[in-house]
Order: sequence, then structure tokens, then C-alpha cells
Amino acid sequence: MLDKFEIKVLRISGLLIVVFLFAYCMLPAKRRWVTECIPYDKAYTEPRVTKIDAKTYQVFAVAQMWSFEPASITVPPGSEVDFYVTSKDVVHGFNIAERNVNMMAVYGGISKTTVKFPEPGVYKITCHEYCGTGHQNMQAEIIVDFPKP
Ligand SMILES: [Cu+2]
Repeated sequence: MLDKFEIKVLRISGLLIVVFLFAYCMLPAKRRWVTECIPYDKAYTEPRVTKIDAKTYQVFAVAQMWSFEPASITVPPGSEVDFYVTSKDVVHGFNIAERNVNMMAVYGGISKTTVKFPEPGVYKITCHEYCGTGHQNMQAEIIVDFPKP
């Protein structure tokens, strides 16, 4: 039998869950910032950057011990970039701290998110899941810069 205090805690917890789910559902889809999981396809495992139009890019990033490919990505300011991330071996992380990106790179899975880069700069991509002895060196960068004439 539950005592009064336990019932109170359960009610408050349930209420918090309901408030959270309600708030989440009320957010517009664009602000939810949840990584999409895409059905696995070998086409995503080839690292590349594809230009869709002047301001839209697709990056197919592959993580492996202990690097990301492509290691350097250059896009112009104001670009919107779709990242498709997978792994060749173990579980890695894909973190762009300045743009609030936090994804997992999992073998056999594709994680997708869309990020805008309004300002010029160098944005570091780091692995934030411990993946072995070379983990601390696992970095890549996104260079947001105006195209050279
Ligand atoms: Cu790592």
C-alpha cells in the first residue's frame, strides 16, 4: 500500500510528464530539434558534400575510428545544411556545440538533422561518445565563408 507522500510524488511526476508532452506537442515542428532516423541505405555510407542550390547543401558524414569524413566542409554564410551521419564501426558522437547539434553515429543507422549557418566562422565537429584510444582526436570542421572569387 502506498502512503500519502508516495501518492503525492506520483501525482506530481505524472503532472510533469503531461505538461512536458503537451509543451512538446505545441512546439512547431521546425523547433523540435529531434534527430530523424532514416532507414539504412548503403548510399549514405559514401562521404560527400552535395550542393542542392546556392544556399542548400547535403553532407553525408561517415564517422570511423578516429576521424570524420569529410574532415572539412565549406559552405557560404546563410546556408542550410542537411547532415546525414553514420558510422563505419563503433558508436560515435556528432556534436556541433555552436549550433546545438547532438547526434549519434551508429553503424547500420542514419541520423539526420538540418542546421542553418547564418554567420561566417569555423564550427568544430567533435565526437562526444567515447569510442576508443583516439577519441580525443576525432574532429572535423565546417568552414562558413564567402566563396573566393
Ligand atoms: Cu569518440
